[in-house]
Amino acid sequence: MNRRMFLQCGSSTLAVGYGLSLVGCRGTDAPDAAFAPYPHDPVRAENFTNPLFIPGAEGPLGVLDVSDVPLALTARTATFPLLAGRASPFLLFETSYAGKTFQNPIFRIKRGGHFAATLRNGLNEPTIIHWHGLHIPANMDGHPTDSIGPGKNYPYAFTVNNRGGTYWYHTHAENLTAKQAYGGLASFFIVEDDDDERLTRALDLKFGETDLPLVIQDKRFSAASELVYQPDATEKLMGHFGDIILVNLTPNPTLEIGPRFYRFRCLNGSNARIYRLVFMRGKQQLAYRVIGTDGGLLDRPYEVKDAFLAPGERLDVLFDASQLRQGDTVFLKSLAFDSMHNEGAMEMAGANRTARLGDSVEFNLLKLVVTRPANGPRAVPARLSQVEPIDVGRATVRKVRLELAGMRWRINGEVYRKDAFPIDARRNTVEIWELHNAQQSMPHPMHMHGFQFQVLSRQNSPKQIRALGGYGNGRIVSDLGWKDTVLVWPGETVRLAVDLSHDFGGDQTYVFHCHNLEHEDAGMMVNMRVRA
Ligand SMILES: [Cu+2]
Repeated sequence: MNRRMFLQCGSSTLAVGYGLSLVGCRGTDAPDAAFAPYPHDPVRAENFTNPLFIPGAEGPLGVLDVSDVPLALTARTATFPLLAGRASPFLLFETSYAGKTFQNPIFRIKRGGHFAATLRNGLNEPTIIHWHGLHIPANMDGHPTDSIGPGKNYPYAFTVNNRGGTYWYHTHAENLTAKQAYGGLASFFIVEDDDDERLTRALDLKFGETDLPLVIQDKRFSAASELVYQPDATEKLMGHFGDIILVNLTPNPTLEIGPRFYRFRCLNGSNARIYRLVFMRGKQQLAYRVIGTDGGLLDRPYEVKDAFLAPGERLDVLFDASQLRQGDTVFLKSLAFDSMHNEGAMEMAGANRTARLGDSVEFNLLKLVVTRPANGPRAVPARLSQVEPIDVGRATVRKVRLELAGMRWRINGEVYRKDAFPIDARRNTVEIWELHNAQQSMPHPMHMHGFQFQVLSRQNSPKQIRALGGYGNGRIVSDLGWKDTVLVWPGETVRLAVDLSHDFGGDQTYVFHCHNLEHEDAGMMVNMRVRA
């Protein structure tokens, strides 16, 4: 299916500026003569020749065990060889420890461990770090108003009590999160616990070999192979999309594997793009098991054929390569889907550069080639962990409306104001949040700071989501377990159970926002105060 679409807008269409319309438009498929394959085009399988970057013991994405290791972490401008070894301006977190230097280190810590790091801002603009998914005091969380200016320091020290799982950290600079995260300021924060270790032993997994973090990001490059981030008005409204996909900062990556189980910890680190993950051998879609989501392992493995992954979300999957033979090739892909961007506003802005890779195109993320011998257990544990449901027996209901008005994405009619506290809750209470996305809207991945929540139900979901149901109350596999980010499609109502228990001293002010980073920076965010 060729997605380059033209739009027909009825006379009732309300023109809202930027040369595009947000209501009343219908997309029609039409061939686009301008479309042509381009270097690093992820649709073309033959482009996939670059070895996937594997995290090592130092350097970029180097793995750093951080329990009780006080670090100095500098956010700085640098260059990084992203495309064919050509240096691109890049932003990264850098630290040194035990004679080794790390860029965007993968922090790894045991549950209950203590983390301490001083952020030094070596950029020429404000910044701050958010520890995405961690349950920590608000002054450790990277609230945008805690952003520090160039040359300033911010001390972090907290105990990590989260369940084992794949968390991450990234800039949360006031009004600059999208640009800085796109520029490179993000990496993983891995928490290990007993359940995780049991799985690692059962499947004989090794981090960095058969247990691999995969950060998926879409980027755009200039002719000189330099990262480009210059969102126009349309992209500020819809989100910034790239046409070259990087996995672990590698374009068109390939990985040699053996016929055994692999754990892939997928993180969508893109600004705005949603992926629909499948493993395909030729035209055959291979089943895989989802074993974890944002807040760690699920109760058991869930076999699926495809799953959505929105910006900010993690999907921890087991891929059974023991069903493959030597020489087999499998692609991790993103399947085509309906992006539901106001039923076509995105496409109407077809002149914008994002049109090179739309959501209604199937494209490749990672090529897996079986070249190694078999060397792993064949049986997956039937149980992985315990997920105790939050008791919502006495919960109060909070309604949260997501909508566009006056050309701004809003939460309950508001855009972000640092002096307003639209979500004002009490500590040690349980709430049910009813997130309702307007019909004339686009998907919003909503992220809560400070707390993991549980998804109770999805209602009025679009067909492509209903088709993935089967987990009770309209939920899809990405909704299971503990979550900090949930994708809400146009027209949907998604109900969350939120337990606001904590043992931090005093009022805690976090934020709740859309993880489409352009939306966040444009104010699709509210303060969330949990009173002591
Ligand atoms: Cu949004």
